[in-house]
Amino acid sequence: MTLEVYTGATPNGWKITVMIEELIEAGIELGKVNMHRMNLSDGDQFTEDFMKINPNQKIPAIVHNGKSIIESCAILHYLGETFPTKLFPKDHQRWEVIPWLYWQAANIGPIFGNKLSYTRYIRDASDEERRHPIERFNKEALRLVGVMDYQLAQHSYLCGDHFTVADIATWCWIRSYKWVKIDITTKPRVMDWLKRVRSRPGVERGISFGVPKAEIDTFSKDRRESYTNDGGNIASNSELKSDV
Ligand SMILES: N[C@@H](CCC(=O)N[C@@H](CS)C(=O)NCC(=O)O)C(=O)O
Repeated sequence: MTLEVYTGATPNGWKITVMIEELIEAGIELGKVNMHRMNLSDGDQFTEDFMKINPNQKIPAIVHNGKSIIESCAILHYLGETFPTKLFPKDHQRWEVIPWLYWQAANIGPIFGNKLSYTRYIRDASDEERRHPIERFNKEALRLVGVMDYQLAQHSYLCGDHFTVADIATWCWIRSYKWVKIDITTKPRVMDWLKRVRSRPGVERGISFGVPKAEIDTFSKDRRESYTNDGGNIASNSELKSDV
């Protein structure tokens, strides 16, 4: 059965391409995978066809066996359960991982995403208006990175000694700390974990989706400008169909 993947070159989007590459790396036969690269600045997320897959008008989404799954962490959970590997443990051990997957979805994603929007993208607010949300999201982001540091003092990965979907979800945001302007460098264990995860071949292939190899870790000036423009357009939400 074909796995249809709707994603793009963004932190939430890369979670899915990393997962697919990690499953392949673990020897899983995924069958046919169709990648649909979504152009967010062209508004691909707002089309009627895509809204049938994801009424929430965001990437990533997948369709597998005729079933749409939305929300990056639910997709990681689904793929983890459907294609069993150590990325998503079985039985009671799953409960070491599932809470941290929720933790990412409820904390790291929204806080880093909001910090990024106020720092780089939102244009229709003055510096003074942006000051308070920037401070608030920065402070909370640093607290969350402190929580990771605490976890990583006990084991090599977020939920234990194995790399799991919780690391995939969290790493795809934390790696963008420079772009988001959150100084995580005071947490050496988090910096080491960043490197440990980055050295995985599946991760390297996953984050190269939509980005030339030379720009995987450091965006060119043009790419930075295009992300800033696209992010600004998306942050204004001008096309959001709020009446759905
Ligand atoms: N909670 C969602 C967040 C998805 C999300 O915000 N995706 C962004 C890209 S990283 C998006 O599609 N933005 C387009 C828009 O807001 O118009 C998830 O984890 O899947």
